[in-house]
Amino acid sequence: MGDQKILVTEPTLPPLEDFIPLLEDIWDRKWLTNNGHYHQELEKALADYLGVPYISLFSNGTLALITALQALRIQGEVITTPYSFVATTHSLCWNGIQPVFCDIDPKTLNLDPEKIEAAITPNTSAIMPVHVYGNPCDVERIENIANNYGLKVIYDAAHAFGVKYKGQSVLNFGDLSILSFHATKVFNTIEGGAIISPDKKTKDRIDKLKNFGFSGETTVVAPGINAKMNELQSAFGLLQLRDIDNNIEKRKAVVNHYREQLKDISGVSFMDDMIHVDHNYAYFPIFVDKYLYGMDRDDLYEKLQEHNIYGRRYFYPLISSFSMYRHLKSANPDNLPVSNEIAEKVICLPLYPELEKSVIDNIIDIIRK
Ligand code: T4K
Repeated sequence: MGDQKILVTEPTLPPLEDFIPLLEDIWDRKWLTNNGHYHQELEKALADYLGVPYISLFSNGTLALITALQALRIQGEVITTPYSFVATTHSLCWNGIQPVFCDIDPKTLNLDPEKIEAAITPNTSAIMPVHVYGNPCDVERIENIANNYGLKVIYDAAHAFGVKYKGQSVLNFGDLSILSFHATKVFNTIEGGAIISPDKKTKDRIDKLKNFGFSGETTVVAPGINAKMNELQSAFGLLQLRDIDNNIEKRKAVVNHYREQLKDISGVSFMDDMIHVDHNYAYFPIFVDKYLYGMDRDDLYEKLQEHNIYGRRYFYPLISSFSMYRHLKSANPDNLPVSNEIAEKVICLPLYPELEKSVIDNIIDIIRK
């Protein structure tokens, strides 16, 4: 494979020549941020593409999560998954909310609905599940539990851009969903994110919260934050949208090639497509069984690096094992056996639209040996 490093992902970029005229237009308009022309255009285009009622753009997914919790005035305890990127739980902390970790389902790697009810206390106000790797949570059972106990549901859908469940956007479930448009995501605006709202009133509140709480020129209605997306990134996002379907198709081909080649390697497993789901092929995690494979996950991870293949152990360590969370009662590994097991086995292999077949074949060869 030579000296070229193959990373877990490679950001998709629009053709530079297509960006220049948009930059010239922004230079002419002299309007750089604060709900500008391209910001409004991207919100419309995304709501249309995703099939969602209302969308508010953000400067990143983490601020979208923090603001979503503010918008619904969530307090007390929130039930969440330890098997995610650390921003999920951090967003609770930034709101003074106590995270309560609940274990994951061994098949979907999302919050296990069987275990949610046992984690509910009189202080529970919401559930924050994550559609990990873009695979939908059990949205129907989570909705039932939330309705029975009067809880809100905020989906961390950072990985779930464009994912559909039973023909409709998975972002339409729960009270709010957030997206990340970070450079490493299926759809990126360099940095960026969004909140999906079910109605105009909620979107208006969120739009105020991301703009310091301003309602008009002189009135401030809430202690909001600055989480606005600027015009350059919004214009960039419009260009990214042109090629998104094509890029998801290319990702699917990469994933299917991996699956085809890996299926007869003992001790290495992977996730299949789910029924009723249109996937976005955001990540390709494999799981290493050290006894069957004859080598543990970290040894394989290092072996791949020796060949310049830089997969990532998403999500290891678990959020619940970081120093600021491990003192929590719910962070005890006995409470999270599935999460702990999966975190020890996982490697996300390189996956991006332009990943060449010959490179995938080389990666498989290294794993096979
Ligand atoms: N919720 C969930 C479930 C999330 O996964 C995330 C973010 C969030 C919330 C928060 O959303 P944001 O606030 O980020 O919008 C990366 C991303 O930075 C992060 O967005 C993402 N999840 C997480 C899963 O992955 P790191 O710490 O792994 O990033 P880093 O810099 O190590 O890059 C990852 C790989 O991508 C490396 O191999 C390098 C490569 N890369 C990266 C960048 C930035 C490139 O090739 N080009 C680039 O421009 O977190």
